[in-house]
Amino acid sequence: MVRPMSNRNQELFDRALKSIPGGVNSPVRAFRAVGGTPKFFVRGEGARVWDADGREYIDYVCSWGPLVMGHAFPPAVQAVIEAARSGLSFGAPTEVEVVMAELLQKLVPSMELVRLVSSGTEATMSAIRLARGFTGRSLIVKFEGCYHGHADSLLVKAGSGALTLGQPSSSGVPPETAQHTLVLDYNDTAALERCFNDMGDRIATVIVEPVAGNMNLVAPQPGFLKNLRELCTRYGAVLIFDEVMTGFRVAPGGAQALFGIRPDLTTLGKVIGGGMPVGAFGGRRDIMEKIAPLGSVYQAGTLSGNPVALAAGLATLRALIKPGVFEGVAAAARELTAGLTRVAVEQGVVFSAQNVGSMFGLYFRATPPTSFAEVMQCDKERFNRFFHAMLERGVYLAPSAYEAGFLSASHGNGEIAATLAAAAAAFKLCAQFKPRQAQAKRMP
Ligand code: KE4
Repeated sequence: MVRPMSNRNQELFDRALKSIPGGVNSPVRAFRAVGGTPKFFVRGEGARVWDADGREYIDYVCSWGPLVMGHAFPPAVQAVIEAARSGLSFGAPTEVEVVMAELLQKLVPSMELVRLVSSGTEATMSAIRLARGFTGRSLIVKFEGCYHGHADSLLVKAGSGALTLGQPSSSGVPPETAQHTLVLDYNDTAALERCFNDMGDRIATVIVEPVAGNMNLVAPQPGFLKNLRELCTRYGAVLIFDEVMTGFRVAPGGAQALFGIRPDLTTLGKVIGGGMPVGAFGGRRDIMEKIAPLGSVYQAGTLSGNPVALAAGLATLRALIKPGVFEGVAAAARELTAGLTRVAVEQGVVFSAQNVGSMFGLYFRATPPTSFAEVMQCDKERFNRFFHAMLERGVYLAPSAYEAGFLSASHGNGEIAATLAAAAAAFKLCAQFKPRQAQAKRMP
C-alpha cells in the first residue's frame, strides 16, 4: 500500500494562521510572492533541511545568510550547549562580549569601537540615530530596493519583504518621519551628486548595502561606492555600510575589504550570530564615543551581547576565517551560478546569474541587473515557476525573486551536482511555460 503522503506542512500552516499574522514571524517566509504553502522545517544538517512532511531539501537560504558553516554546525551547537550550562543571560558584562568585539575590530578594522545588539534592524536603527546625533542633522539617504531592517525611517522604498509584498513604503510610518528619508537609485552617481549639491549640508548619513542583496543581488558599478565615500567626506555626512548581509559573505572583511572603501560606521548581523540573534554596529571612535553611556545618543538592549548567542557566532566566525574556508564557499557559489547559466542556455531559457563571494543572484533576464529598474524587468512569473519546480525536486531557493541566495561550507560537489540536475528539469519546464499575460492573448 502506498503510504499516503502526510500533509503536516499544510496542517501546521492552517494552525499557524489562527495564532500568528500570516502564519509566519517574518513576511518573506509566507511564500506570498511565489504562491503555495510555506515549508515548516523540523531539522537541518549541513547543507540540507527536512520539512514537516519528511521531505529533504538542499538549502540555499541558510536562514537568510547566517549559516555560512551549514545547519547545526557542530562546534557552534557544542559552544551554545556549554555556554547555556553557565547561564542564559546576565544583563551584565561578560568576557565573551569583549572577545567578540576584539575579533570584529581585527576582522573589520574600520570598526574602532563596537556595540553589540540582537538584530540587524537594531544595528541599523542605532547607527542612523548615532549619525544624526553626531552631525546634528536629520536627513538620511538610502537607495530604492535596499533593505536595512524595519525601523520607521528605513521602511521607505525598502527591498526584501517590503518589496516582495509590493508595498515598498510601509503603512504606519508617519509622513513626518518619511520626509527625512531621501531615496535615490542604486548605482546612480549623477543623482547622488545632485542630491549632495542641493542638500549636502543637511544630510546626516547615507546608508547603503555595499552589495545590494534585498532586491535580488545587485553589485555596485565601478566608482559608485568610491564616489559615495568622497561626497560623504566632502559634506561631513556619515557613511554607513550596512554589511548585515555582505559581512563575511562577500569577503572575510566584508564589502569594505573587497572594494577598499572605509566607511564611517558599519552594521553587522546574520553570520556574526551563526544562526542566533546577534547584531553589531561600530566604526570611527569619535562617532562611537557619542553612544551612551559615554555620549548623549541613547541605545540599549536587555539581551545585547547575549553570551549564548555569541558562543554560536564566535564558533562560526573562527571556523570561517580558517585558511581556505571562505574561498571554498565562494568557489562553490561560482560553480553553482556558472552551472545554472550553462544549463539554462542548454534549455533555451533567458537567464543569468552571478555570485559575489558566497552570496548569489538568479535572474530571468539576459544579464544581471545593475539597477532597481532592471530588477523589475526580470520575469518574476518564470522565477516563481522555477522556484516550485526546484522545490519539487528537493532544492530550496529563497521564496522570492527579490532575494539573494546563500551557500555554506557544507555545499559540496554532491549538492551542486544534484542542484544542476534538478535545474535541467526545472529550466525545461520554464522553457515551455507561457506567462499568464501571454496565455490571455490566446483566449478567443
Ligand atoms: P534583521 O533585523 O532581520 O536581523 O536584519 C535586517 C537587515 C538589515 N540589513 C540588511 C542588508 C538585511 O539584509 C537585513 C535582513 N535581511 C532579510 C533578508 N533579505 C531578512 C529576512 C527576513 O526579513 O525575514
